[in-house]
Amino acid sequence: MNVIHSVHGRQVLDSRGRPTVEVELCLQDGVVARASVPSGASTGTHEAHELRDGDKTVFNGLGVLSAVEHVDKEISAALRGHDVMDQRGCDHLLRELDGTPGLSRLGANAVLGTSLAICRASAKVSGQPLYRRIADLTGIAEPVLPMPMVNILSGGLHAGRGMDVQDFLAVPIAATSMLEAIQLTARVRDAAAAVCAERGLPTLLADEGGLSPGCRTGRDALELLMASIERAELEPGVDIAIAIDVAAVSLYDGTSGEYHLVREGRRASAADMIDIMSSWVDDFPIVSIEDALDEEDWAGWQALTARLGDRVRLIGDDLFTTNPYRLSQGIAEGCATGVLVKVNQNGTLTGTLDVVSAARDADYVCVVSARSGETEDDFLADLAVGTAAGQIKVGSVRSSERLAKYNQLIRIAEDTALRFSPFPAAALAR
Ligand code: 2PG
Ligand code: MG
Repeated sequence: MNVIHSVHGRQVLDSRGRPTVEVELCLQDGVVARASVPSGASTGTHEAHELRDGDKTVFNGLGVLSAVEHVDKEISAALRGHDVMDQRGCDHLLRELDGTPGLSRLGANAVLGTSLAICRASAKVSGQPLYRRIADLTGIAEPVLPMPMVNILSGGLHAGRGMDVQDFLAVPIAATSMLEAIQLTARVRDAAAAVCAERGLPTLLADEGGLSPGCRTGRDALELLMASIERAELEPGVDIAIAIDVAAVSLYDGTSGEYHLVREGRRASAADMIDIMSSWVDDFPIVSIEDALDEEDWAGWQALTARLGDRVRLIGDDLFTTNPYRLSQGIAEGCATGVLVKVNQNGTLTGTLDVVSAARDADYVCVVSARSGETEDDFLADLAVGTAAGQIKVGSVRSSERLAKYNQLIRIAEDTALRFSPFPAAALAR
């Protein structure tokens, strides 16, 4: 039996220079594995709890030394002697030890870092690449290389609210391999920078390595993205399709029940938002829209799904928060057609894999996603492949915390037994 000897936490920094938890796990036979935890800016209310120290004099209250202490003491003591191959048992033990639904006592950051390190250690022990170990845990016979959705233009909380909509992404639908997919989107990213420079727009990087040209309306941003695709000598809708993350929670004004499009100087009702999305889908080669409405507007999501669900993928991020109960409510009520999968929203690897399985059983699309605050940890690349999710969203092809994931996908793609996930023709036929 490959038994856990000790678990050690440390505070490291993420891509925004904010503290986050890194966990190092040692087995009795000397195997060591490490994992670190990402952090969001546009967060959903129902995410697992990220434990922060709150001492304003240190890292503006964002320190994670209390979470680290939980790893070193309680978590390490509880896991000592446990079989590292028993991922489900370890994750269950961690949840029980915490004792709260949202992992608020020990901190989801402490728990998740440990959970991911357990998985890495078990892959090492079994002599498997991490994606194969994850596939075994998920019950996937054939892991699949994911179609990337690559951030090109950024707004919302990732870019000082320079644009109302958070993400405009390129989806390289013509690609037939991982490398080609990355190369095509890198071309669009370069072309977008050239177009912005020519128009006198800023070319500095937003939080996920995208550009933030500060377009006044979503339509202006879509037109800029179309111009960038064409500048790259690619054909919109044939080579490159478009995905959007509205991150509507950060636009929603709970008092008036309206969405405040500040940059555009306009307030919109849920029905207006659905009309706006619909007009964009009419006019641009959009294949996927995430978080078009607020996280609690189930009726709005139902109407949105009825209106656009057979034309584009409607992905719930803050709506579902990788939470099994919220996903099953969405499935029951016909809200969205896909789920964004973020490990730290859930809090354990097993919990995340269960959400992926539930989504798959209901024919919901899965998009494995990074956070806007990331580290150099490349776990997500293996997670996307091992769960055969089909899609991954880890930001732009800039900044090492993003490239760590793309580069790991390139390494994994050397396994010639793996198929690359095309974008299904049905999802493109509108
Ligand atoms: C999102 C993510 C990643 P954040 O909204 O999908 O782009 O952002 O990590 O800030 O929640
Ligand atoms: Mg989102």
